[in-house]
Amino acid sequence: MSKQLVLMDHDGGVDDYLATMLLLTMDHVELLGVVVTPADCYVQPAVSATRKILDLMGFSHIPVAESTVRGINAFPYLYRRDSFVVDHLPILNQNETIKTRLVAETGQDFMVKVLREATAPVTLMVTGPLTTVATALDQAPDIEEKIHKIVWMGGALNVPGNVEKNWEPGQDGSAEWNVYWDAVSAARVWESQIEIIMCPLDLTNNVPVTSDLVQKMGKQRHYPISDLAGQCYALVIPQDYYFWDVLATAYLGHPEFYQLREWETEIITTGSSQGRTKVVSGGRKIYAMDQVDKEAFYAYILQQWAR
Ligand SMILES: [Ca+2]
Repeated sequence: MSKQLVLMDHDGGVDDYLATMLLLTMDHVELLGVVVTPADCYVQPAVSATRKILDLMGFSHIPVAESTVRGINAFPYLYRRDSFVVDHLPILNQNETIKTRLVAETGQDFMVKVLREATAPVTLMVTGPLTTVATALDQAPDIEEKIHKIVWMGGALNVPGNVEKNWEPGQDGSAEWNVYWDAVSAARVWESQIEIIMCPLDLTNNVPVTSDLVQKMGKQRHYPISDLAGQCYALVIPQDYYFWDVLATAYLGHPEFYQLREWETEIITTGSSQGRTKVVSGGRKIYAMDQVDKEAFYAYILQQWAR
């Protein structure tokens, strides 16, 4: 059986490294590369941490690319600085040099190249804003037919967003951060014909990172990947943290854990609701992950990281 071709595009948050680690455990996936979009991170440590994770997991042949796109509304500094912390974790710094290659071209150019050269349509696994994808589509509209689908962590359909009013004055609280960073690019992707399967806050709100689960990662103590995952979650356990990017990515491993639901939506790009994914009759059809077998998901990630 031929493997499922996947290109990952993440944006350097704690959750993004964990999603990358999960993707690397999937035997049926052939990962063609990892693009880092400079959104929920500082991009240099984010690229560095990504390459070190690929080294640690034995995938140093997979190239990493740094996207140079820019967003509209910056992520909070307090979220972004986690990229420095992860890049300094001892388990990622056991070697003098990094083997995994950082390609010379930008992330958006790399995305175009990988899609054009792919022998079959590619699934884009996106756990950050859609800016790199939108830029690649604008640069090379022909790549649209090489994209099998986009699986994306983003949006809030029938629940409040996570762009809080007291952090972002003038906003009405309806936007999810990955859209809010650059709603114009999300709207660009919405204009395409590509199948979109999104993992919105509607679902992730139900799947918290629990203290119990993080401690279970520690108890898998002979496994460096479980240890690294537990360390990453220990960093964020004081805040309300959910399986955002990891829940979206696990869909590629076990789609049967999920129920999808079709919605008609539009992206609001201006005003106090900018970054909202609004349910609108007659809007762009997307699939949203609607339900998940939570216990099966928790068991799956523990099992996958036990290596
Ligand atoms: Ca992310």
